[in-house]
Amino acid sequence: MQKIAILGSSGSIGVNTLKVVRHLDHRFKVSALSVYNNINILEEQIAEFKPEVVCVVDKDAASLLKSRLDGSVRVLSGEEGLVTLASEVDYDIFVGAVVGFSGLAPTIEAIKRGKRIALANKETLVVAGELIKKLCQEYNAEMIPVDSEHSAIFQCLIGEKADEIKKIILTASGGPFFRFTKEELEKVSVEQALKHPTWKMGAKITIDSASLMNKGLELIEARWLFNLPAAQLDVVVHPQSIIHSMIEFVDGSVKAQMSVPDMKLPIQYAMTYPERVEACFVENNFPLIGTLNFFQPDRHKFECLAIAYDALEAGGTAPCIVNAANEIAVQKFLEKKIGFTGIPELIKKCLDRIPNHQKPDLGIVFETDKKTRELALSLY
Ligand code: MN3
Repeated sequence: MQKIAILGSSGSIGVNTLKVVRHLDHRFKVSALSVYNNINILEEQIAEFKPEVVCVVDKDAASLLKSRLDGSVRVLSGEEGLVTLASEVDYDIFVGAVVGFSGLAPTIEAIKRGKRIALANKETLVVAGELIKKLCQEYNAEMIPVDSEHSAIFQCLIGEKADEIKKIILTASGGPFFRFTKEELEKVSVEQALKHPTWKMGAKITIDSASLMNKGLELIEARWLFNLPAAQLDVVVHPQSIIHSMIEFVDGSVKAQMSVPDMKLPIQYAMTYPERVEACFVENNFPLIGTLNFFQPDRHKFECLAIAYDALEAGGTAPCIVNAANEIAVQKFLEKKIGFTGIPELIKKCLDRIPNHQKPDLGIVFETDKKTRELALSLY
């Protein structure tokens, strides 16, 4: 039996991970779960999966949960609770599925224990990719991507040599505004932006998908996961989300990984790798799918993609600044304080004012994140 710790168990990745555990309950057992504040979902998950430890980041919600339980489960709280969970609980696989920068500190603890990291929290690699990769080597921790695009690349790389890759092509659904003009983009509402055409996900990543910032962050994630420079990383819009990404090799041959979109596939693969295990999550009916389309993404219209790409090329703490500014900008957009095109504007202002450290240590990464958030909150 392998033990699983899931950080972010009420989100879409967390819930899907538990569906995989339910399907493979003869091989996996849940030892720890965490949520931000959704204790109702957590309480149901505790009853079904019987973890030893849970963490509720919101402290009031944590106390309320404690008063509802009989004391057989240890309840941690706060961001520091996530770190305690990662560093103390017994687990073999760490599923990092919290949203945003807060995934970084607990993931570092799991790496230091040499665990398998099933990484869904792309921000960890976006803000500190070089440092995280070094830590993984130092502590012999295995990082398997859960993000569908990176899982696709990971799968396509099996049996191939890294120096024979010409380029990695990440696919993007294009989001709900792919065909909008720049003027139309300025007027989109929160409700419109929250409707994703192919994937059902949380609010933050759905907005990031609509702005193409998600794809920008994924380029940075790919840079570190696969150790390739910006020049070898490309994006193509593929509205059907059947091809999850592709590798073009030096001889012009292209390998793609495909399936009807379902996050349970990459999650299960990250848990059972190097094995493939039977699943009945999807039915790939190609005549029904019919057509696969590909388009060039418009980096002028979707400025967030250009901003992320530039940050990738600039290196240092530029991706960390972009990530922190974007988290605040998305929050402000969801609160209707700024418009949709206000998101890239706010990020650009932060990039202008926060210095880029070329060789940051973890302390500088945490400080840059904090300073950028303060600045982003103070603007407007
Ligand atoms: Mn993705």
